[in-house]
Amino acid sequence: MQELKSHIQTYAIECGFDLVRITSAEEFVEDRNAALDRIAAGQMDGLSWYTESRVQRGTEPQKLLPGANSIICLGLSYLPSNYEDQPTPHLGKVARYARVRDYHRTMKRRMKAFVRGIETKLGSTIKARWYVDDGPMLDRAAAARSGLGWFGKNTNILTATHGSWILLGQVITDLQLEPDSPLKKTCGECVRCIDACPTGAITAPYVVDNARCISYQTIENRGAIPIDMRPHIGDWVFGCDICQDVCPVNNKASSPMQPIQIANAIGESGSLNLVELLSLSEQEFLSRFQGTSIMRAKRIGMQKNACVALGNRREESAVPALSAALTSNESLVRGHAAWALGQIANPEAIKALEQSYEDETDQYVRSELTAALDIVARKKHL
Ligand code: B12
Ligand code: SF4
Ligand code: SF4
Repeated sequence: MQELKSHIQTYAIECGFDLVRITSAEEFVEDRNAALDRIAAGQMDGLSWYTESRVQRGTEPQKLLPGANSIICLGLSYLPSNYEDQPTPHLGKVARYARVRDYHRTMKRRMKAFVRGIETKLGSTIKARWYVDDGPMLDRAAAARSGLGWFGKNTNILTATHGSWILLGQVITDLQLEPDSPLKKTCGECVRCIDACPTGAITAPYVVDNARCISYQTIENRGAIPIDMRPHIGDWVFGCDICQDVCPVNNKASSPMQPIQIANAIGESGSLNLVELLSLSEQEFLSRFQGTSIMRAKRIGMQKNACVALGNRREESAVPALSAALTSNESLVRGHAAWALGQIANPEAIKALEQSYEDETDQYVRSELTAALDIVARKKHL
């Protein structure tokens, strides 16, 4: 058993993972209760697929793989070699994990090769199922119990070698492997992430309120971004790294051994030209972002986000593009463009808002236009 475990540990690294630990296939009782509490408190609101039954299934490995004995927890760093973010004037920011090509595909490909390699070594097939992010398992709960890392107060798994810049996956298997122990590390007195979160999404240590998180608003929210949240989103257009950027554990994080390829459409600095983003047709969007995590937000989502970021930047040079967005076929894009023009509020922006108010028939967009024109009126009286 020990020989097989050492082989697995070495082989996981060869297959392109940076971290590997093992936990048992026992139920995740405490994590299940924490997740169910989170749902009951409304802190997972907005994620309609994140249901109680999903949590139940995901915390009982036996339900996912009858006969499961062990869970091999894997971590892959996505820290770019150029760790320092460059200042990005006139551009919107993409969170680090999304600057590489879609990690689900890369990790699943590596996991498949990993499992096949174990079978070759054993000379027989094994029962195995593997998950990366999109499965029902609580990826962080498995990682914490295996000692791959420990829970930070921002709810991310922190690791001693790669900080929190790691993506998590698991192979559930019938192999009997000796489990590793959880780590004894904690955040101690530190609360930097809680203080730095611009939206107050970390409502208590180890608790993130989904709907207040910029990551949710810029990636998952299919409706309008709440108006009160928009100013706090700054220039993030996909995800948010603030609670990780401030984390001292990330100061000495190592880069990956076998990095996931950088997505050319985004680049290592994670800067997207917002005006260009606004003008993309569906076809242009697909051909540019296919194979990247950006696809998750869809074109409409990214154009909404681009409006919010441009509004926050008060970028007058973007007024023609935002005015053109007032004629988009998508009401959500028109609505967010109206908000952005209200933030900029120069004569050209006001003219576009007034014109649109005369022509617009959609009730939601009219409410955004009214709110934007109210802001303009208030600014005039200051
Ligand atoms: C839903 C989801 C989101 C939602 C909700 C976030 C959230 N906090 O749950 C949104 C869209 C906001 C999101 C954002 C992000 N996500 Co996300 N997300 C998920 C997903 C699909 C499920 C997470 C989940 O089950 N949440 C439910 C809650 C209950 O779980 P939890 O927050 O981890 O809470 C645990 C702790 O609070 C702990 N706990 C409770 N009390 C206490 C007390 C103590 C003392 C301790 C120690 C622990 C503890 O118990 C809870 C259950 O285990 C996972 C993939 C997966 N299948 O697991 C990825 C995942 C968590 N996300 C990931 C990433 C990378 C991100 C972002 C960094 C992306 C970005 N840059 O924008 C942000 C980080 C935001 C943040 N601070 O959490 C990674 C995290 C990797 C890591 N190192 O931890 C995951 C694991 C995907 C992956 N496979 O790599 N995400
Ligand atoms: S990802 Fe951003 S918004 Fe979400 S908890 Fe962290 S700092 Fe707050
Ligand atoms: S910033 Fe501090 S409190 Fe937050 S996760 Fe990092 S060490 Fe923990």
